[in-house]
Amino acid sequence: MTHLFKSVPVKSYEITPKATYLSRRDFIKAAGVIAGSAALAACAPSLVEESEADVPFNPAYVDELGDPANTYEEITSYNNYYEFSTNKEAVKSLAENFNPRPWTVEVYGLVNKPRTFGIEDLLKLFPQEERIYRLRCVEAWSMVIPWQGFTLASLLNLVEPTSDAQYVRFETVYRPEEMKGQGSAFYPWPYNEGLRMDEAMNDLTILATGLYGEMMPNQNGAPIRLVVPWKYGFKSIKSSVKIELTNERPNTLWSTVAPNEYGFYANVNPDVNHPRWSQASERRIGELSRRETLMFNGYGEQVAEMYADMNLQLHY
Ligand SMILES: Nc1nc2c(c(=O)[nH]1)N[C@H]1C(S)=C(S)[C@@H](COP(=O)(O)O)O[C@H]1N2
Ligand SMILES: [Mo]
Repeated sequence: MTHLFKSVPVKSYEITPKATYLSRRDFIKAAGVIAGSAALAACAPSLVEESEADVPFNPAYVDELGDPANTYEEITSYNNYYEFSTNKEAVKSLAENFNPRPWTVEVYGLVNKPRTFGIEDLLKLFPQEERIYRLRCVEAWSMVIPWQGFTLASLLNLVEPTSDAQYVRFETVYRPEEMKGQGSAFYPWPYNEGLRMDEAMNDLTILATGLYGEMMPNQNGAPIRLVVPWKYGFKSIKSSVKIELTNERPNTLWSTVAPNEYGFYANVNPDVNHPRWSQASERRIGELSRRETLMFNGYGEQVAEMYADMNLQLHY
Protein backbone atom coordinates (compact mmCIF):
# COMPACT_ATOMS: atom_id res chain seq x y z
CA MET A 1 0.00 0.00 0.00
CA THR A 2 1.39 3.43 -0.84
CA HIS A 3 1.47 6.05 1.85
CA LEU A 4 1.03 9.45 0.28
CA PHE A 5 1.36 11.09 3.66
CA LYS A 6 4.08 11.21 6.22
CA SER A 7 4.01 7.96 8.13
CA VAL A 8 7.03 6.79 10.04
CA PRO A 9 7.34 4.30 12.86
CA VAL A 10 8.07 6.03 16.15
CA LYS A 11 11.54 5.16 17.37
CA SER A 12 12.37 6.41 20.82
CA TYR A 13 15.86 7.55 19.77
CA GLU A 14 14.29 9.87 17.23
CA ILE A 15 12.22 11.62 19.83
CA THR A 16 14.03 14.77 20.84
CA PRO A 17 12.65 16.73 23.78
CA LYS A 18 9.88 18.81 22.28
CA ALA A 19 11.31 22.08 23.61
CA THR A 20 14.27 21.77 21.26
CA TYR A 21 12.13 21.92 18.15
CA LEU A 22 11.67 25.18 16.37
CA SER A 23 8.56 26.97 17.42
CA ARG A 24 6.10 27.58 14.63
CA ARG A 25 7.01 31.29 14.41
CA ASP A 26 10.76 30.55 14.39
CA PHE A 27 10.19 27.98 11.69
CA ILE A 28 8.43 30.50 9.51
CA LYS A 29 11.15 33.08 10.18
CA ALA A 30 13.88 30.55 9.37
CA ALA A 31 12.14 29.56 6.18
CA GLY A 32 12.14 33.22 5.16
CA VAL A 33 8.61 33.22 3.86
CA ILE A 34 5.39 34.83 4.94
CA ALA A 35 3.01 32.74 7.01
CA GLY A 36 0.15 31.36 5.01
CA SER A 37 1.67 31.81 1.55
CA ALA A 38 1.51 28.95 -0.93
CA ALA A 39 5.30 29.06 -1.22
CA LEU A 40 5.64 27.94 2.37
CA ALA A 41 3.68 24.78 1.77
CA ALA A 42 5.67 23.83 -1.29
CA CYS A 43 9.22 24.44 -0.18
CA ALA A 44 9.44 24.97 3.55
CA PRO A 45 11.27 21.74 4.47
CA SER A 46 14.22 22.21 2.12
CA LEU A 47 14.47 25.92 2.90
CA VAL A 48 14.78 25.11 6.55
CA GLU A 49 17.43 22.47 5.98
CA GLU A 50 19.48 25.05 4.10
CA SER A 51 18.86 27.86 6.55
CA GLU A 52 20.99 26.24 9.30
CA ALA A 53 18.67 27.56 11.95
CA ASP A 54 20.39 27.57 15.32
CA VAL A 55 17.63 25.44 16.89
CA PRO A 56 17.66 21.77 15.78
CA PHE A 57 14.89 21.11 13.33
CA ASN A 58 13.44 17.66 12.89
CA PRO A 59 11.93 17.35 9.42
CA ALA A 60 9.75 14.53 10.73
CA TYR A 61 7.53 17.15 12.38
CA VAL A 62 6.25 18.65 9.15
CA ASP A 63 3.11 17.50 7.37
CA GLU A 64 3.17 16.37 3.76
CA LEU A 65 2.32 19.91 2.59
CA GLY A 66 5.40 21.22 4.35
CA ASP A 67 3.45 22.79 7.21
CA PRO A 68 5.25 22.60 10.56
CA ALA A 69 3.50 20.89 13.43
CA ASN A 70 2.00 23.04 16.15
CA THR A 71 3.89 23.06 19.42
CA TYR A 72 3.08 20.59 22.19
CA GLU A 73 1.98 23.55 24.27
CA GLU A 74 -0.52 24.73 21.62
CA ILE A 75 -1.90 21.25 21.02
CA THR A 76 -2.45 20.56 24.71
CA SER A 77 -3.83 23.87 25.93
CA TYR A 78 -6.54 24.72 23.39
CA ASN A 79 -8.98 21.81 23.32
CA ASN A 80 -12.55 21.02 22.49
CA TYR A 81 -13.69 18.45 25.02
CA TYR A 82 -17.22 19.28 26.15
CA GLU A 83 -17.25 16.51 28.77
CA PHE A 84 -14.94 18.80 30.75
CA SER A 85 -15.83 22.28 29.56
CA THR A 86 -16.97 24.30 26.58
CA ASN A 87 -14.09 26.67 27.33
CA LYS A 88 -11.12 25.50 25.27
CA GLU A 89 -8.55 27.08 27.60
CA ALA A 90 -10.12 25.47 30.70
CA VAL A 91 -10.13 21.85 29.48
CA LYS A 92 -6.48 21.14 30.29
CA SER A 93 -6.73 21.82 34.02
CA LEU A 94 -10.23 20.32 34.38
CA ALA A 95 -9.02 17.08 32.78
CA GLU A 96 -5.99 16.80 35.06
CA ASN A 97 -7.58 14.32 37.46
CA PHE A 98 -9.22 12.16 34.81
CA ASN A 99 -7.89 8.62 35.13
CA PRO A 100 -7.36 6.81 31.81
CA ARG A 101 -6.26 3.53 33.52
CA PRO A 102 -7.53 0.86 33.63
CA TRP A 103 -9.24 1.23 30.26
CA THR A 104 -11.04 -1.15 27.96
CA VAL A 105 -12.47 -0.78 24.48
CA GLU A 106 -15.32 -3.12 23.60
CA VAL A 107 -15.51 -3.98 19.90
CA TYR A 108 -18.79 -5.71 19.13
CA GLY A 109 -21.89 -5.91 16.93
CA LEU A 110 -21.71 -7.28 13.40
CA VAL A 111 -18.34 -9.00 13.79
CA ASN A 112 -17.25 -12.64 13.87
CA LYS A 113 -14.86 -12.13 16.77
CA PRO A 114 -16.19 -9.60 19.27
CA ARG A 115 -13.55 -8.71 21.82
CA THR A 116 -12.89 -6.36 24.69
CA PHE A 117 -9.37 -4.98 24.52
CA GLY A 118 -7.42 -3.54 27.41
CA ILE A 119 -5.49 -0.43 26.39
CA GLU A 120 -2.27 -2.41 27.03
CA ASP A 121 -3.43 -5.06 24.50
CA LEU A 122 -4.03 -2.39 21.88
CA LEU A 123 -0.58 -0.89 22.43
CA LYS A 124 1.02 -4.35 22.14
CA LEU A 125 -1.04 -5.80 19.29
CA PHE A 126 -0.60 -2.94 16.86
CA PRO A 127 2.69 -1.28 15.97
CA GLN A 128 2.36 2.41 16.81
CA GLU A 129 3.23 4.64 13.88
CA GLU A 130 3.46 8.38 13.59
CA ARG A 131 1.01 10.38 11.47
CA ILE A 132 1.32 14.12 11.15
CA TYR A 133 -2.15 15.36 10.30
CA ARG A 134 -3.95 18.66 9.96
CA LEU A 135 -6.93 18.97 12.30
CA ARG A 136 -9.60 21.38 11.05
CA CYS A 137 -12.26 22.27 13.60
CA VAL A 138 -15.71 23.16 12.31
CA GLU A 139 -15.25 26.45 14.20
CA ALA A 140 -12.64 27.42 11.54
CA TRP A 141 -9.38 27.06 13.45
CA SER A 142 -6.80 24.39 12.69
CA MET A 143 -3.56 22.80 13.87
CA VAL A 144 -0.99 20.31 12.63
CA ILE A 145 -0.60 17.46 15.12
CA PRO A 146 1.97 14.65 15.20
CA TRP A 147 -0.10 11.73 16.47
CA GLN A 148 0.99 8.21 17.04
CA GLY A 149 -1.39 5.31 16.82
CA PHE A 150 -2.56 2.59 14.48
CA THR A 151 -5.10 2.28 11.71
CA LEU A 152 -8.70 1.59 12.68
CA ALA A 153 -8.66 -0.90 9.78
CA SER A 154 -6.06 -3.05 11.54
CA LEU A 155 -8.31 -3.30 14.60
CA LEU A 156 -11.45 -3.98 12.56
CA ASN A 157 -9.70 -6.67 10.50
CA LEU A 158 -8.87 -8.47 13.72
CA VAL A 159 -12.51 -8.70 14.84
CA GLU A 160 -13.70 -9.57 11.32
CA PRO A 161 -16.73 -7.44 10.43
CA THR A 162 -19.49 -9.51 8.83
CA SER A 163 -20.70 -8.65 5.33
CA ASP A 164 -23.75 -6.94 6.92
CA ALA A 165 -21.63 -4.33 8.69
CA GLN A 166 -22.08 -0.95 7.02
CA TYR A 167 -21.21 1.55 9.74
CA VAL A 168 -19.02 1.89 12.78
CA ARG A 169 -20.35 3.61 15.90
CA PHE A 170 -18.09 5.05 18.58
CA GLU A 171 -18.91 6.03 22.13
CA THR A 172 -16.96 8.09 24.66
CA VAL A 173 -16.71 7.02 28.30
CA TYR A 174 -19.50 8.23 30.60
CA ARG A 175 -18.07 9.35 33.95
CA PRO A 176 -20.05 12.32 35.21
CA GLU A 177 -18.10 12.28 38.50
CA GLU A 178 -14.82 12.94 36.70
CA MET A 179 -16.23 14.83 33.73
CA LYS A 180 -18.29 17.68 35.09
CA GLY A 181 -19.45 18.80 31.65
CA GLN A 182 -21.48 15.60 31.45
CA GLY A 183 -23.72 17.20 34.06
CA SER A 184 -25.02 19.54 31.38
CA ALA A 185 -28.49 18.43 30.27
CA PHE A 186 -28.03 20.28 26.99
CA TYR A 187 -26.04 17.45 25.39
CA PRO A 188 -27.12 13.82 24.95
CA TRP A 189 -24.25 12.07 26.74
CA PRO A 190 -22.29 9.97 26.15
CA TYR A 191 -20.72 11.65 23.10
CA ASN A 192 -21.07 9.40 20.10
CA GLU A 193 -19.92 9.41 16.52
CA GLY A 194 -19.99 7.24 13.44
CA LEU A 195 -18.31 6.43 10.16
CA ARG A 196 -19.37 4.57 7.07
CA MET A 197 -17.51 1.27 6.67
CA ASP A 198 -15.31 2.47 3.79
CA GLU A 199 -14.39 5.60 5.77
CA ALA A 200 -13.52 3.48 8.78
CA MET A 201 -11.34 1.19 6.65
CA ASN A 202 -9.57 4.07 4.89
CA ASP A 203 -5.85 4.04 5.62
CA LEU A 204 -5.93 7.65 6.88
CA THR A 205 -8.31 6.78 9.72
CA ILE A 206 -6.43 6.05 12.92
CA LEU A 207 -6.93 5.39 16.58
CA ALA A 208 -4.39 7.66 18.22
CA THR A 209 -2.74 6.74 21.51
CA GLY A 210 -0.37 9.66 21.85
CA LEU A 211 1.19 12.76 20.35
CA TYR A 212 4.76 14.02 20.04
CA GLY A 213 5.91 10.57 21.12
CA GLU A 214 4.19 10.83 24.49
CA MET A 215 1.10 9.05 25.82
CA MET A 216 -2.11 10.83 24.94
CA PRO A 217 -2.69 13.78 27.29
CA ASN A 218 -6.07 13.67 29.04
CA GLN A 219 -7.29 16.83 27.31
CA ASN A 220 -6.61 15.33 23.87
CA GLY A 221 -8.62 12.17 24.55
CA ALA A 222 -6.59 9.77 26.69
CA PRO A 223 -5.97 6.96 26.40
CA ILE A 224 -7.27 6.46 22.85
CA ARG A 225 -9.18 8.61 20.40
CA LEU A 226 -10.24 8.49 16.79
CA VAL A 227 -8.58 10.76 14.20
CA VAL A 228 -10.26 11.26 10.82
CA PRO A 229 -8.20 14.04 9.24
CA TRP A 230 -10.40 14.88 6.22
CA LYS A 231 -13.45 15.53 8.40
CA TYR A 232 -14.23 18.32 10.83
CA GLY A 233 -12.62 17.76 14.21
CA PHE A 234 -15.84 16.78 15.98
CA LYS A 235 -15.81 13.43 14.15
CA SER A 236 -12.52 12.57 15.89
CA ILE A 237 -14.16 11.29 19.07
CA LYS A 238 -12.08 11.19 22.22
CA SER A 239 -11.64 8.58 24.96
CA SER A 240 -13.64 5.83 23.27
CA VAL A 241 -14.84 2.79 25.19
CA LYS A 242 -17.17 1.26 22.60
CA ILE A 243 -16.80 0.51 18.92
CA GLU A 244 -19.88 -1.09 17.42
CA LEU A 245 -20.27 -2.48 13.91
CA THR A 246 -23.81 -1.97 12.69
CA ASN A 247 -26.01 -1.89 9.60
CA GLU A 248 -27.77 1.30 10.69
CA ARG A 249 -26.35 4.77 10.37
CA PRO A 250 -25.45 5.73 13.95
CA ASN A 251 -26.67 8.82 15.74
CA THR A 252 -23.99 11.37 16.38
CA LEU A 253 -24.01 13.91 19.17
CA TRP A 254 -23.64 17.00 16.99
CA SER A 255 -26.14 15.98 14.34
CA THR A 256 -28.60 15.25 17.16
CA VAL A 257 -28.10 18.63 18.84
CA ALA A 258 -28.16 20.72 15.62
CA PRO A 259 -28.96 18.68 12.50
CA ASN A 260 -29.13 21.74 10.25
CA GLU A 261 -25.59 22.73 11.28
CA TYR A 262 -23.77 19.41 11.59
CA GLY A 263 -24.35 16.47 9.29
CA PHE A 264 -23.25 12.86 9.50
CA TYR A 265 -20.46 13.21 6.92
CA ALA A 266 -18.87 16.47 8.08
CA ASN A 267 -16.19 16.36 5.39
CA VAL A 268 -14.08 19.50 5.42
CA ASN A 269 -15.48 21.52 2.52
CA PRO A 270 -14.70 25.19 1.84
CA ASP A 271 -17.75 25.39 -0.48
CA VAL A 272 -20.34 24.44 2.12
CA ASN A 273 -20.63 27.13 4.75
CA HIS A 274 -21.78 26.59 8.27
CA PRO A 275 -25.17 28.35 8.59
CA ARG A 276 -23.57 30.87 10.95
CA TRP A 277 -20.10 31.34 9.40
CA SER A 278 -17.97 30.76 6.31
CA GLN A 279 -15.87 27.62 5.95
CA ALA A 280 -13.76 29.05 3.11
CA SER A 281 -10.81 29.94 5.32
CA GLU A 282 -9.36 29.07 8.69
CA ARG A 283 -7.07 30.36 11.41
CA ARG A 284 -4.08 28.07 11.87
CA ILE A 285 -3.20 28.32 15.55
CA GLY A 286 0.12 30.19 15.79
CA GLU A 287 -0.27 32.08 12.52
CA LEU A 288 -1.32 35.69 12.08
CA SER A 289 -3.15 35.63 8.78
CA ARG A 290 -5.92 33.25 7.76
CA ARG A 291 -5.33 30.55 5.21
CA GLU A 292 -7.68 28.99 2.70
CA THR A 293 -9.43 25.82 3.74
CA LEU A 294 -8.67 22.89 1.45
CA MET A 295 -11.31 20.47 0.15
CA PHE A 296 -11.22 17.34 2.34
CA ASN A 297 -8.67 19.27 4.43
CA GLY A 298 -6.11 18.54 1.69
CA TYR A 299 -6.59 14.76 1.72
CA GLY A 300 -8.68 14.54 -1.47
CA GLU A 301 -6.25 12.24 -3.24
CA GLN A 302 -6.86 9.57 -0.62
CA VAL A 303 -10.58 10.09 0.03
CA ALA A 304 -12.45 11.94 -2.75
CA GLU A 305 -13.27 8.70 -4.55
CA MET A 306 -15.45 7.54 -1.66
CA TYR A 307 -17.83 10.44 -2.31
CA ALA A 308 -17.75 10.42 -6.11
CA ASP A 309 -21.50 9.82 -6.53
CA MET A 310 -22.67 11.98 -3.66
CA ASN A 311 -23.91 15.55 -3.70
CA LEU A 312 -21.70 17.04 -1.02
CA GLN A 313 -23.89 20.15 -0.69
CA LEU A 314 -26.69 17.88 0.47
CA HIS A 315 -24.67 15.33 2.40
CA TYR A 316 -22.75 17.80 4.54
N1 LIG B 1 -15.70 12.95 23.37
C1 LIG B 1 -15.42 14.08 22.72
N2 LIG B 1 -14.67 14.02 21.60
C2 LIG B 1 -14.36 15.16 20.92
C3 LIG B 1 -14.88 16.41 21.35
C4 LIG B 1 -15.67 16.44 22.54
O1 LIG B 1 -16.15 17.50 22.98
N3 LIG B 1 -15.91 15.26 23.19
N4 LIG B 1 -14.61 17.55 20.61
C5 LIG B 1 -14.28 17.35 19.19
C6 LIG B 1 -13.85 18.56 18.52
S1 LIG B 1 -15.05 19.70 18.17
C7 LIG B 1 -12.55 18.74 18.10
S2 LIG B 1 -12.12 20.08 17.17
C8 LIG B 1 -11.50 17.78 18.49
C9 LIG B 1 -10.37 18.52 19.19
O2 LIG B 1 -9.29 17.66 19.44
P1 LIG B 1 -8.01 18.18 20.23
O3 LIG B 1 -8.46 18.85 21.49
O4 LIG B 1 -7.17 16.97 20.48
O5 LIG B 1 -7.32 19.17 19.32
O6 LIG B 1 -11.95 16.75 19.32
C10 LIG B 1 -13.25 16.24 19.00
N5 LIG B 1 -13.56 15.09 19.81
MO1 LIG C 1 -14.15 21.04 16.59
